Amino acid sequence: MLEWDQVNLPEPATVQAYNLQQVYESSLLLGLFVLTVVLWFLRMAVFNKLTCATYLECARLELFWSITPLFLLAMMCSISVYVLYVNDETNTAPYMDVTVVGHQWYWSYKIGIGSGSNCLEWESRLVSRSADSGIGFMDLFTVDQPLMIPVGQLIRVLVTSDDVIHSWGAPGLGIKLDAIPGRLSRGLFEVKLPCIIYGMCMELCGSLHGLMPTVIQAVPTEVFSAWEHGLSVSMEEGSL
Ligand SMILES: [Cu+2]
Repeated sequence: MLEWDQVNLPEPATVQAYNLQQVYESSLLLGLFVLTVVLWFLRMAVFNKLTCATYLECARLELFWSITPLFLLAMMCSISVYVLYVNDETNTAPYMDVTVVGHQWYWSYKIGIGSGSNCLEWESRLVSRSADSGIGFMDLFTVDQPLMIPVGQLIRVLVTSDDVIHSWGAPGLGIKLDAIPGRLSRGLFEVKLPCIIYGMCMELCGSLHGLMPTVIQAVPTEVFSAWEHGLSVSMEEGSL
């Protein structure tokens, strides 16, 4: 069902999505300010029955309406350029690299396990509704194995494709990266709280394009480390 909070952007799950929301909201506020000023002067022009002498060739007023938009544009520009920079650059090394590969029509993920060269690769495929599905089952947003990531850590994703162009990301993540065959797209994000983030392929990639959701499960770092440790032990024992 549609709710009023869906009019706005979804609640940001990552620092980067939060920054983007700040850009959106500050631009919206500046836009509202401009609208108010313009409507105020429009009202004066329409309802004023006398011609005001000071509005004809008033150098101070002309200076005001030239400088103010310039100032507002500089404000908008500085906020967005700053966010573009901090969302994409970092001085700290990412905690983890995830390689995301798009396929017709599912995603596969690859992460390094432990300190060695062991890698875990898995496919994340859609699960359809069945007779056993619970009451809260989310159609088109349920996958067999989501992408597991730790909370509060910087994650770097490297996105590419195996066949046609797909696009990986989620509105809550604040990123959308094109998966292009033969190329790597790079993105950074840091999830703030444990949650499940839902997204979808965002580039029309064929007949089952609507059936390849991107589901990201963010868990506390301890839970993630325990999961990763369990995997590395079973890899060493050769059972995986
Ligand atoms: Cu697609």
